[in-house]
Amino acid sequence: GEARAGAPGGGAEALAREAQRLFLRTFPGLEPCVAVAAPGRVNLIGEHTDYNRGLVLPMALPMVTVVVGCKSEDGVISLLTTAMEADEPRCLEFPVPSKVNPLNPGVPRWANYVKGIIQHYRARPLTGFKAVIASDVPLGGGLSSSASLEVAMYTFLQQICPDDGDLVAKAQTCQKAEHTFASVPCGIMDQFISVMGRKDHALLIDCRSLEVTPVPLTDPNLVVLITNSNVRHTLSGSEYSTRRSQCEAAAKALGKESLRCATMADLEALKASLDAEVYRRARHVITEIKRTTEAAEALKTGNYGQFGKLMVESHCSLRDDYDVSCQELDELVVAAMDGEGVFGSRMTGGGFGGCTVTLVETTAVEKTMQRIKDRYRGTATFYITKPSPGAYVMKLSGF
Ligand code: GAF
Repeated sequence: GEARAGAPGGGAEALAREAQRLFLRTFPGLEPCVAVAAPGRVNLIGEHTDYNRGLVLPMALPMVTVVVGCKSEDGVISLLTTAMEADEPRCLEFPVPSKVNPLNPGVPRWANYVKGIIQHYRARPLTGFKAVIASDVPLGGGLSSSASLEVAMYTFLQQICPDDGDLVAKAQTCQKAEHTFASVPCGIMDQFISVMGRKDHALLIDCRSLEVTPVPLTDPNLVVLITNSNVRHTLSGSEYSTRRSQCEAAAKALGKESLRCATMADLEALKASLDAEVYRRARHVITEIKRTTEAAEALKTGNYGQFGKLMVESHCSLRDDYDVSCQELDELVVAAMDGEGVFGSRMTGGGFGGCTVTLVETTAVEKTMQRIKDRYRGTATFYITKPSPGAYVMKLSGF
């Protein structure tokens, strides 16, 4: 377990230089004139609420996916990535899609996110282009490596074929790419925060109205510590859609448009007639939305004790009612909480592996990481992070 301080900007610059070098080697004679970056995210609280039109409280990370490249006039899209699974080829070429020749998902898997974005991009006509992709968002680590790739790709296309600049539509298009090309019926959180992220702020996002309330997170005495369990259980994909259907079934049984509109009183009144599992799923969502509202308030007023308590309640609800945690994540949370100066800890993201997020006093971070390292049976990786900006075009100086 190694601690990596997320230095906003620094990581992105280094990645862009690496991508530029690769570009020059792969496409000799061409000049990479566009460079963009889009961040991964960590969700502080509000898990599995986004597709129930509820509230979430994520922040964008200093870790990003960058795309560096240029237009070409040959009608071909040429891609090279350094961010793929070890068993996949890292290069791919295909013609610019047309009405009669659309793109379809397939292999390599990493390219599906890119192809989905190109296929659903909101402006036409697209030209060919050549691009290199690099990322320091841990792949499949529950920190939205896929959303950061989608949003980076979209941001790149905006540079070579401008759209109307509507940021909400941008996030929604990236979500649609994930639905149709990666077969994950995700909510809007990951793509939205990767587009809208704000330096020094977590964002309270209302996934019904898409209204955003930035909450400052700059207290030097407070650290957001991410711990990667470095495990990923394969059921995450299919289980995700099962949860989503169960929530929809619960909303329907309650006669509500979504679980956002339901109260615990509504749910209790119907408990006897509901499937026991569906009841527990709905209970998680309804209580989690309430916790998220309260947590945002606690963060605004600097009540970290209260915020941390809500984080732990969120974890227990995800573990016991929503069944999306796993032994490794539970262990990490227990180890994190068992010491001085720790306000709260919970699994973050979809679950079944990936990361936990811990809110801890700056003076207690070293000890907390050591304790987790000592107790965790696997190998943990740590990231000390700060809320960072959403997707951006990088300055070309140095290119
Ligand atoms: C995944 C999804 F992509 C998000 O939309 C969200 O539902 C999250 O799981 C759980 O909160 O990251």
